[in-house]
Amino acid sequence: MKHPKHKTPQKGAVLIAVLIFMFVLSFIVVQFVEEVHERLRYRMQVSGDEELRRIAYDCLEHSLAVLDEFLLFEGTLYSPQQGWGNPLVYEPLSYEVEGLDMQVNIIDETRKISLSAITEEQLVLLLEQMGIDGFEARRLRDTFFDWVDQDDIPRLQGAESTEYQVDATKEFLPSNQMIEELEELQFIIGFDTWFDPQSYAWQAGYYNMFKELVTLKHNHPVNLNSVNPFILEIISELDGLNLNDINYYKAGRDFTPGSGDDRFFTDINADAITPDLEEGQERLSGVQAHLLRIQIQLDYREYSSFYLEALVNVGASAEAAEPETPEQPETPVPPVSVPADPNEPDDTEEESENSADASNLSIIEISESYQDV
Ligand SMILES: [Ca+2]
Ligand SMILES: [Ca+2]
Repeated sequence: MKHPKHKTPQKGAVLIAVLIFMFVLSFIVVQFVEEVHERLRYRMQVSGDEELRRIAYDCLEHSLAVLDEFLLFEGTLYSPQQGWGNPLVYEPLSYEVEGLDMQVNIIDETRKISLSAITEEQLVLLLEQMGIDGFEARRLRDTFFDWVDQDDIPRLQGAESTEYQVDATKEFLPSNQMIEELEELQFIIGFDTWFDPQSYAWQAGYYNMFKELVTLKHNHPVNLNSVNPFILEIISELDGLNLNDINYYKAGRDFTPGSGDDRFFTDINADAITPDLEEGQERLSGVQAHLLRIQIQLDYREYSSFYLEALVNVGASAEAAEPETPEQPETPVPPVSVPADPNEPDDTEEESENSADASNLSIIEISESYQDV
């Protein structure tokens, strides 16, 4: 009859363990129910994913309306500083959804240099500004322009079909038209080493740098109002502009960039941006936004995200004059989608620059992605 003495504490310990277990279990159950409730509430509230997508397209339409308003009242899109860079801040949507975070940004794609409109001279200067030596830069110029020109006659350091055929590592011949994607550069002799992911040069970031500097999406001058400091420096060098004058002007009267009195250029002939060019050399810089990227990010709490992006042409920028082919006039002209021949002086750009008749917006690309967490 000694055992009962020890029985009570054992019972108590088991009871405490059970209570702790019950407490933990109930805590987990409460958390689970709350989570399910939240998710259900979301499905009920915004009818799920399709609703998120619908709101994203609402934001797109809203953004286009804001841009239209600026075009209507100001005639020209010069800089996001006009107020159109963040359309929801300028004019919020007419409704709100609890727990839904909406971010809309409009980025000027003409902040990048048009590779399809660049001249041979400008390409050499650009590559040199990237840190590639002059000899290599001229070789890259020759192989690039041989790849895109319509003839089969190699330049001094260039390469046409024969040079590619004798090289067993080459899978493709020159397309003899402007490249369609920047990735195509890796097939071009010279670029295949500088822009090859396996090479030292690639590791030094040349390809990534090039991708940041140039675009194939437009055929316009670079907008001095939206370029980043790195591209501004390069453009100043290429166009013979005075970087200090530009920065002083942009910083406003207090000479401090980023403050409320910052300015942007509205006149291509403004003193601060008068180019110093060799005879016959074209300027690369402008003051207008011709192509915009609208980025829309919607996040519903931590449950669901939707991303929508659209490339929008501003004004008559889709006009892209049908290029003439000075080197081999008998060959057919390239498809309409091919931008103007880089060698071809294009004074229509200069004329359209500063014109106030840009009044239409057209979506040329759209993509969306949905993420359910
Ligand atoms: Ca050629
Ligand atoms: Ca060619």
